[in-house]
Amino acid sequence: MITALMAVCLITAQAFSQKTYQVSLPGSKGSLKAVVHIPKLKSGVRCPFVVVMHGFTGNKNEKMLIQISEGLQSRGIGSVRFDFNGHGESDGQFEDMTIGNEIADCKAVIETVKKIPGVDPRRIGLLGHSQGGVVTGMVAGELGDKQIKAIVQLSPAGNIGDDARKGKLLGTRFDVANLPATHDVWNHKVGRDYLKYAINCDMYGTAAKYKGAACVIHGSADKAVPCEYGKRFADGYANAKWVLQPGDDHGLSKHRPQTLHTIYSFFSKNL
Ligand code: FER
Repeated sequence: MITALMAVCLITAQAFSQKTYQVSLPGSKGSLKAVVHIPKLKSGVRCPFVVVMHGFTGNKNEKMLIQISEGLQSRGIGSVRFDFNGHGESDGQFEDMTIGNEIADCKAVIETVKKIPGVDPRRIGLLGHSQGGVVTGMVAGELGDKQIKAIVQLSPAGNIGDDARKGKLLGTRFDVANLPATHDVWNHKVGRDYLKYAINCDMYGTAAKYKGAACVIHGSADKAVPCEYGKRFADGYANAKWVLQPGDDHGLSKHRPQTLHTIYSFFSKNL
């Protein structure tokens, strides 16, 4: 009896405390390493939940992504930060990574997190930086607003498609008519499938199908992705908030408190 009572107390206590823990989740190329943030919850109450995605060559432990997850957590919103296939601690080779298989990773993560106790599967949001911002927009467009309630794109790299079609990626060049087996970008080798997907995918057309709440944040001094590419995503959505941050860079480091505030208030309102 006493043991049973203690167990009840323990379960109740757990239901109230916030927790952060590492997990492996199934993805497109094996397992994805992730960190889950669950806010303090009242017994029987479920939280809205955001899937947080890094950019090209990035990882789940970038300072801004940790700040975002922790800030959401303290405001009653859960999240998961994960490494895409071929990045960080996740399975897969960088050379095999494509925007297409990152989209598959994201969809697999959404399915898994919906089953976490305490997560409200009807209130799922997405947030992605740069290439992860492209994945965010495309997954939202493909799944629709019944499944994805709100999205935030940070410096979304819409130029990857335009650049790749011209045989350019981040200041490097390749032959579009004769795609190389691998191509060096930022000291990483992307494979031919990466280039093919980038050339052929309709990121703006796919994202524009999304009818839910969208917020796009971009710095006017972003050198990796000119802010016009972020504006173009915002212009395509039926329901978008466009935030241009004067003088800010690709990593949105110049106006960080403002960036975080915009993200928290957007998800608090729309999720
Ligand atoms: C490119 C433009 C932007 C590119 C990548 C990016 C691979 C994205 C950068 C990021 O995710 O931070 O041409 O080529």
